[in-house]
Amino acid sequence: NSISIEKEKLRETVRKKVEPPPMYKVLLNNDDYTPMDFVVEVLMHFFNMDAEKANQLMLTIHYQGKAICGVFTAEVAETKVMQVNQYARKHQHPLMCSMEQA
Ligand code: TYC
Repeated sequence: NSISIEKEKLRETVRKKVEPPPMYKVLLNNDDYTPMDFVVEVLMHFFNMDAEKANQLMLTIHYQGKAICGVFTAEVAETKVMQVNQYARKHQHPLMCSMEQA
């Protein structure tokens, strides 16, 4: 009957609400031109790392080609990517930030 159909719809709504949202890795790529200090500054400012953690991750990117800087919901990840790329362009560095589903 119509009551049990409504109950089933409600169960589905609740299931969707408690399902964790898809998460996205935000990555920085190495390049030959962006100064190391600038990358450290970006990691501290946009990814809330202390100086030691930022230095370590910058060197990981430098030697391994790329690294995950954080994992965020879609909206937060998109904002980080836009802000980092805009900031790098403003300072005329080729630093590349991107995202992919975790
Ligand atoms: N490879 C750069 C240099 O030698 C430093 C660098 C590190 C650039 C990390 C980008 O995401 C990066 N100056």
